[in-house]
Amino acid sequence: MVHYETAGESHGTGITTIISGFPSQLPVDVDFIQNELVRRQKGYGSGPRMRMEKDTVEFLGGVRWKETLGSPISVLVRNRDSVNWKIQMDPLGFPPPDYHEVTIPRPGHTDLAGMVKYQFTDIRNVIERASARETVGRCVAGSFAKMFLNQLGIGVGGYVESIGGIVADTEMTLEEKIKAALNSTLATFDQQSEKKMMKVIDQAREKGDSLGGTFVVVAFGMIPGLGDYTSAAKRLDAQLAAGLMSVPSVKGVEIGDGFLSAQLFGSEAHDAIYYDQDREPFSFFRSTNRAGGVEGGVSTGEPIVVRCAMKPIPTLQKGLPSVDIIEKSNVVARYERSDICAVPRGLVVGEAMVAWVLASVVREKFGGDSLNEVKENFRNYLKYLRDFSTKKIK
Ligand code: EPS
Repeated sequence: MVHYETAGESHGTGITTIISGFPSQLPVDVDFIQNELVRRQKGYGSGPRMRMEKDTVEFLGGVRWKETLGSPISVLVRNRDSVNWKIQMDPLGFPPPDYHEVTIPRPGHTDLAGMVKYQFTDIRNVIERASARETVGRCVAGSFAKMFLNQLGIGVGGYVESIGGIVADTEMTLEEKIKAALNSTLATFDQQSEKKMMKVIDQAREKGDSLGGTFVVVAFGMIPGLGDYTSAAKRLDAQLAAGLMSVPSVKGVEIGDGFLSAQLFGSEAHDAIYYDQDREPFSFFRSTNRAGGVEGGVSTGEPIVVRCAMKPIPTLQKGLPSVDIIEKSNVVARYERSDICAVPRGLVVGEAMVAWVLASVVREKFGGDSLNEVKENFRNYLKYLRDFSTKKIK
């Protein structure tokens, strides 16, 4: 029902995002969207490009007087750096006589597989679109998803849990971790670990190396019944995993205690069901949330908790062995300006993807063309949950 697509190259004019399937009358909070884009640009370990870009949204369609129209929404974020790439990235020009094709693929990037696939001899054609610059569009789409979910009381946030093997592990609730992360330069919750993480990023920089890590995304205000166990593609956990695995550098996704639960007895791995009539609108609850808010592909009503592993940035100042694809000679991979560690930035993109998937399953379940209609359908469902919780069902 909802769909987004991004278009644009890293050093071209900009990244356009087209979003469809949202209802009319959704208030568009431009400051909120801008703030999401600022969050995506920050983080200790970001490269020089992020100091150059000042990502700013331009609305080209689908929004009037700060409300959605129900029509496809089109948003452009310009690349400031494009002024330095006018000739190299000209959509209609010719390669200049002194132009050198990029012919040495970087291990870990999609350079080699991408050029084979599209029959390019110039890796620049691959780099430009494979670049994580594209994730600015994901955050635009995710901002609309977050604004929509907020209307129904569903909030999405997150925190960085580890960088380069340094794990933040202070005892805190999920809410406290997310709040603390908002004031951290590495989007993490524990100041002691943050200092160690910054140190290890400095070490990576000095060594001409890079680092990955893990982040956790959480959705609060959940209701039971989103997603579907009846078909593979509709399973909520499958959709979350697909959305998050589509984020550049993400190599692993875990829902709840995923990998840990594989080591436990069933009695230790699942969430017992309890009843408390004072809980509204759904009186059935769990005292643990090992399932991460999803059982059998359907939301349980507990918070969604998803952990992602990001590999280290593949562009290394001290490049790994590679091969020049023209000469077939052994060489060292080229260095292109890059981040040292992009995990705090990946978190913001991960939040965007989780919000997008949740907005999608909410649209599937509650339909409606206007926000009022969505809200009315949503209220009816809350009433049903209350009835389900209180009525004796034979
Ligand atoms: C990236 C390399 C760097 C990053 C870029 C992703 O850009 P450049 O090649 O211009 O130095 O800054 O990320 C962004 C531009 C962004 O907005 O996130 C890469 O090779 O993937």
